[in-house]
Amino acid sequence: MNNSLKRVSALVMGFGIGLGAATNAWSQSSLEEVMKDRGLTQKDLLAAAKTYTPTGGRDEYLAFSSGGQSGQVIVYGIPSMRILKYIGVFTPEPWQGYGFDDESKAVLAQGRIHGKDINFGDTHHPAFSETKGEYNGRYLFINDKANPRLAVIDLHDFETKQIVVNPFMKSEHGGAFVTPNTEYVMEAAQYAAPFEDEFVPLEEFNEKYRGAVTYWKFDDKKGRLDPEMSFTFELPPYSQDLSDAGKGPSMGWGFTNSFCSERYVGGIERGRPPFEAGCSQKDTDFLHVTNWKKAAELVAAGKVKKSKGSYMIPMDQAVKEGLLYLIPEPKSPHGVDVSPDGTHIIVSGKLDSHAWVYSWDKIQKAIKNKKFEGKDPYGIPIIAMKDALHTQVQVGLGPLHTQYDAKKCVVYTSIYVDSMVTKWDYCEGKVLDQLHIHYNIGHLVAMEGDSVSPDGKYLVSLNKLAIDRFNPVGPLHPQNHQLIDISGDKMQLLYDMPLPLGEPHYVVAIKADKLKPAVRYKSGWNSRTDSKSPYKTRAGREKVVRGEDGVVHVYGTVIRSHITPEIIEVEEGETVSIHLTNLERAEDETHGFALYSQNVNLSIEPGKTVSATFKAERAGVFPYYCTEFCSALHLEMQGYLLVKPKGYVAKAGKIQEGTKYTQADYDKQVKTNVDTQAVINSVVGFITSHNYKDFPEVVALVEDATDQLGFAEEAKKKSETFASKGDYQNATLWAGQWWQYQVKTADLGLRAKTFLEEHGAKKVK
Ligand code: CUK
Ligand code: CUA
Repeated sequence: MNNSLKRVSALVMGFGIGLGAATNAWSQSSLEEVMKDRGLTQKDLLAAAKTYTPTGGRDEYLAFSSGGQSGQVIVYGIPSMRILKYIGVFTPEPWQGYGFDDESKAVLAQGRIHGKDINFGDTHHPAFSETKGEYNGRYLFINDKANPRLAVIDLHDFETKQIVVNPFMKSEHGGAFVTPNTEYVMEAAQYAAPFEDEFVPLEEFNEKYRGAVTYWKFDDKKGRLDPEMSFTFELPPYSQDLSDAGKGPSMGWGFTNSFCSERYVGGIERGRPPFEAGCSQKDTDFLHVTNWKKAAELVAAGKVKKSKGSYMIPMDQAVKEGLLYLIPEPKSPHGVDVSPDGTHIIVSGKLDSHAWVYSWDKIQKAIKNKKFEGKDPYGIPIIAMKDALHTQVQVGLGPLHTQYDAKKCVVYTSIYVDSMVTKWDYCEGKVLDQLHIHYNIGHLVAMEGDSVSPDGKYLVSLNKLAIDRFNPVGPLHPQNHQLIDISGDKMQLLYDMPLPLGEPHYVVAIKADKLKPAVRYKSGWNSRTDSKSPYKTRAGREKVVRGEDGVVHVYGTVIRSHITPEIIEVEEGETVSIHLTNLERAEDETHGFALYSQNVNLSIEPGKTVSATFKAERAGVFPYYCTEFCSALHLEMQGYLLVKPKGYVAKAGKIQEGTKYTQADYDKQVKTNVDTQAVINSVVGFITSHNYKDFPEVVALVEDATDQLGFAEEAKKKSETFASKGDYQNATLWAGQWWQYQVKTADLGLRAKTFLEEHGAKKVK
């Protein structure tokens, strides 16, 4: 191989030399020696074997975790517990350009409240979209407790597409919970507040402060929530908590509990006993039962009035139409979880050691026979506990949430105070097993646990405290998600995963093969609106336009390894809007764009078009560059924004060349290029002699390679034209660019060739 070929090969083959040596070092120690050295037991090894995923391996399930106060969603694999992604939802996330490009800023702006930007969210409950009660892998919803909002994430690209603000609530908690065909997404209020956006004294708490549950209509075709068709039930100020949607026989109904039906208002600084004392006096609170199906019919029939632009069902109308009932539930309840078959509802009270199992059959009978024990102060009928309860089971101190197993009647309840998981049978009403966790568990999640057909297998315990589980990192500890094997009779603790991003509350887990995420966008795509961007720019069509809006629009492109344009000139005081389209088709070829001192930071995945608009307030020189190490010449992926002072007159002359080139330099470069072409031809020969068209990944690489080769051809022509005029300066530089395109072609070609070899491509005649 001659020198230039070696250069190409070294460049394009990447940097993976010397792995063989590492393999030898491993084989020097035996399993026994490693166990002894690290103090591992047979049980540890078994646990490791159940979670360890060799390089390149995939997980069976993907977990989508609330990111707590980070306002994000965390995606990790089960059983490996490897984090795969943070999805920016309510909070800007620089790496993804979320909250930095104009397109995603528009999504965050949907979540403004009274015109104010809110750059965090207290996310609690993620929920998958469902079809017939099964997760369909298309969308994820998540709520923000602090600023009553819901967000829609499209699992096609794992991006946030929509944020809606609840028009009535001032805080929420019981969202997101999805009805079996994603007809609606439930969101229930938490702390009661007036529906109006004005001051109402606490003395009017009972009359003017209200709870609520909103059923957000989901438009499946558009993949967006439809505020116009959503409706809200007015509820008493009982501090509503979690919700769940009915299914099977309870389809069409929703369940929402509450923890302060005492309607107590604290004021410890005024000498009043605090909220915690007043909200835990009664032995029971109320489970709210709402009929969304009938409510939707009333809305469709025009029988529900709108308030603040949204349908609002007042309590008296809900009572009159038979849409709303109350059932006593254990003191200070937390979780309410409907069984997969929709026949039972399990509620746990934080201050009761029992989990309470309600029978839908009994509840329905009481409603049908109008058998009530009375009414609450707002006239809502109360179904007597004995007319609704199936059984009570002593599960431990401080039960919170319940997950259903694949095995019939088997459930797992998180026990906060006792720091354990209790496995029990809700049909028979008996405890089966208990496992200590570390420490103070909140939610827990079983695989596809909220669907009509849970998978069981694994359980993740979301612990509130980590205390001594990890290397200390200061007073703020990571959270601890513990993986538990629930496939056998006895639960087995497998693994601790530290999560250092907010306090996640809930996780949902889906079979990985239900997700079909894209690897690239259609060319020129606005990923936030899911439509073609008006700023889509094709190769060779880059331009700078001073628009009628007075804005300097830069229509640019990025591709290995340059940003076009490389020089942008504007005048001080002008507003600049830079639109960049990533021309790559190859998988994982994302480019970034960072610009000095303008808070501009973009992520441009293959096919995407993103924009950054800012005012160039002051004259100066502003370098920009690509932030992703995308190619060997990544550092050279750079440019200058020149902001000229007003009325600046350019001095005569041109850019001074730093280095001068001669005919000898030109000839040398051309020789390299000719050799390189031979490498390309041999790779092309390999690809085209195989059934590469059967591999979409390779087809995309070949498309990109063909583009790059086309650019090489153009650069070649330019260099030859300059050479023919004896301008060896430009001829050499363009010959260099010709080679750059060849290297990228060869890089793509070799990646395609490797893929074909590794995936058993067949030779074709
Ligand atoms: S909540 Cu946090 S442990 Cu928001 Cu579902 Cu129970
Ligand atoms: Cu593109 Cu670095």
